[in-house]
Amino acid sequence: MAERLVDLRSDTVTKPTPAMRQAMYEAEVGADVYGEDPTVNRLEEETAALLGKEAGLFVTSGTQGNLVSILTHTEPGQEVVLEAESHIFYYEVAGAALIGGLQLRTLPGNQGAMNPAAVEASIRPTNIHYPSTGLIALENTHNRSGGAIIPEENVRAIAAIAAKYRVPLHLDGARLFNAAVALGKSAAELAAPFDSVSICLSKGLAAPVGSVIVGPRDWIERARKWRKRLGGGMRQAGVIAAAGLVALNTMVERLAEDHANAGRLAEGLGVIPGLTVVLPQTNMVLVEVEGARITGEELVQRLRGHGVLTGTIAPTKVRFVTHKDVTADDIIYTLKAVEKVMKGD
Ligand code: TLP
Repeated sequence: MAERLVDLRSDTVTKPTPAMRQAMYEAEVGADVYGEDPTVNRLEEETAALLGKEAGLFVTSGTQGNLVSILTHTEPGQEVVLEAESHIFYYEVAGAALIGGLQLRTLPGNQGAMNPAAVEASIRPTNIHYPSTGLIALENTHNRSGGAIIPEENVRAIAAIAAKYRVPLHLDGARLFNAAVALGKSAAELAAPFDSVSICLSKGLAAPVGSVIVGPRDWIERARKWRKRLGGGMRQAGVIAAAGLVALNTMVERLAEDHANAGRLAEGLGVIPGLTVVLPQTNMVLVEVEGARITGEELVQRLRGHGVLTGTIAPTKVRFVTHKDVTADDIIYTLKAVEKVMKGD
């Protein structure tokens, strides 16, 4: 038996706080499909206000938030421009293609950021042969780039192109609050260039379930219909929205702690022979084992033997994610475990 269990697979593994459980117990609820759940309504209003948008919609997950947003912005047969390593393209089970009838046009990124000139070149001119460009989507922070923050000037440049060609701009902001805290900016500032934003309550903010999408009021009303069509019309959902409100109101500032832990972890891992580590901007550490005498999967399996849970994102790349259930002591323990594994213990 390992001395302790440190779960660094994802910030989605966080357990709800006692305050969340209490709020869930006490939540005032109603029939949300009728628009009558006061707690859901409050969560939607507060999230929209925090992100500087007119209205919000509580959805079951980040995947559903992105899909509902994409479906609401587009028509079947259109093209969506997005980065090649984006979560929507990589990990959302081709929902946009299957359910939306959309073609996804991926562009290479630099730490998740697409080149604005390439985005402009990808916009389809009118031509009998071409689909029309229905949406541009960005992701901030960028998961597969290790929680990288998309530079604000890059977002502004792409937003200007989107406006020039009248193409809507969506943000997968599953971890937008991580970016906001790391930059010392408000989430509203970072959300301002986008027509719609999806944020997750169930990642670093530690709520058990749920995401919220925000945008213009009429757009949200159309999104509500898509959510219903996808089976996401919930009933007394105030029980889970209550935890989301606690997440939004009490769990944002503490993300700085996760960033500090990720920084300490990266520094420690960086001096272990055989590992290449990029210093993280937020709460994810990507470790490259290429050239070491171990594959990513072997590292993951051996760490598991020490009670440290991680995951690979490529054959030679292991991801460590910090979150509120990982302490500074857990980081020290993890570093010792990695050292042992890399020495062959
Ligand atoms: N990411 C999960 C896995 O799906 C990979 C993780 O462990 O990181 N956008 C981004 C940027 C995400 O990282 C995720 C989840 C989602 C959307 C989807 O959210 P859920 O899991 O709530 O559907």
